[in-house]
Amino acid sequence: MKISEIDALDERLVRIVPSPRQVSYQKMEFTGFIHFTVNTFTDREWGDGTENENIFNPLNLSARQWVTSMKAAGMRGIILTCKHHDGFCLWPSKYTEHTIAKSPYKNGKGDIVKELSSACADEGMKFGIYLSPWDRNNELYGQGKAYDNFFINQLTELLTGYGEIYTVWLDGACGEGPNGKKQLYDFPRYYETIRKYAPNACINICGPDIRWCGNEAGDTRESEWSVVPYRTCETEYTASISQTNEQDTSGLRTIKASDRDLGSREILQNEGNLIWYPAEVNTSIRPGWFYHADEDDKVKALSELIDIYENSVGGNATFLLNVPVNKEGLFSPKDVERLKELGHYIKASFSEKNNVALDAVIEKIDVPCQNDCDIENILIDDDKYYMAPQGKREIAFSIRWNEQKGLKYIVLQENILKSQRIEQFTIYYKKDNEFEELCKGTTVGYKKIVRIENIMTDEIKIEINDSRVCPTLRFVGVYAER
Ligand code: FUL
Repeated sequence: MKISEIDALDERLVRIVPSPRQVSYQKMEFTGFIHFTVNTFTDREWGDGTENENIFNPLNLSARQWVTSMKAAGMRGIILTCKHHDGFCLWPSKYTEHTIAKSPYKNGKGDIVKELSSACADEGMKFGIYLSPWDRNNELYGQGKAYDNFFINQLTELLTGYGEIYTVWLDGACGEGPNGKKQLYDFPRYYETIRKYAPNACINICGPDIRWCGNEAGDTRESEWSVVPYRTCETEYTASISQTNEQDTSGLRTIKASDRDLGSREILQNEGNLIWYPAEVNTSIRPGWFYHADEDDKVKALSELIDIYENSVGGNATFLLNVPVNKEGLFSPKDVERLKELGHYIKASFSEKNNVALDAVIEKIDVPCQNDCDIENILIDDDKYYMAPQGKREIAFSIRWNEQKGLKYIVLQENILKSQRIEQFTIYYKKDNEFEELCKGTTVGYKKIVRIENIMTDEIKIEINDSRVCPTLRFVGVYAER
């Protein structure tokens, strides 16, 4: 690309910014997923919708235990599978018989959506819903509008009966119903209902607000961009309408959620409409989404969870970690323990107390600023930020102490209200009076966590080597080895 082309492209890219609901969501960083349904009692991952409601009988259920365990991990919201593909509802829905009301749980008087949403409210945790569009129990499934009406009715029950809902997680899985038919979901109508009753809620995955990262294993991208082709938010939708015989005649390259590059200049230069569509990494603490006794010894190791946390929350994405409820209605002891360990690790590593940048000085090497967006702003974790003048794509500054420090992490954050701009950065540390390269990176976005074990130094230098138009930095933290 010629310089003038890059200039014009960059101007276009930085005009794409998040909505307030996306900003609130991104700031939650780390949230919990809870999978629980008849599958928990049949030892399956996907129920087929023929399960007898009688089998659903958790005897020691405590939604409070789920919430306090997830809170201990540092999560800020919880999404519950109110209904999974089997169609069994964890609340007494008026629109189907296949619910908790026909189960022995609390003699048919139970409502687990209520129990969890109330426990969340008590503990200061946000509450979100997963409602599977694919319903393998309902006979209306595959009948077009009749099924959509049913789905909207259930959505409305959940959006109006359980307090504030921060997200609706719409799954992409779509198969045949009990009648052998597939349903063509009326997503625009679902979105309208969600916006009407929960205007602040994000619509994830098969929705326009939060993008699926493209895998369920906790894998992350090296360069995660939040500005991507508009078509990306239509991919799941397109996948779901692919059962009709419509051909894609646009002549454009197909985009998949798992593509390694969704937002580089090279990718975006040929795209028309663009969208702010940040990624979410979702995975389970165990191999399955639902509880299986034979996975009790397969709870992910603390080190693996820390890696995923660093690469998701610290890789410009949110992290949605699933913990299954067991037959008793509880998180199992190992899962509870792991959540606690993870929370301790995160809190201790990234606490203000551990941020040694707070006792450092900034040396301005090449950091001219726009208006009063001075570089000093980045040490304090508030709304003030640094911004370079228009067209100044590269900057450099150092952070210096008057004694040697043992460092473990460097955290960089852009001000995403001004879009995502940083393309490339390099960090150096001082060794024997010379700056030596510590690492190179690409995107920063909402947050970049750089792990740099075992470094002793009294100065680090941060260079932004390329940005779209000009970089912003909202925060830089440097965390000590503990
Ligand atoms: C998938 C579903 O099919 C899985 O069962 C699980 O709910 C996962 C989060 O999404 O599409």
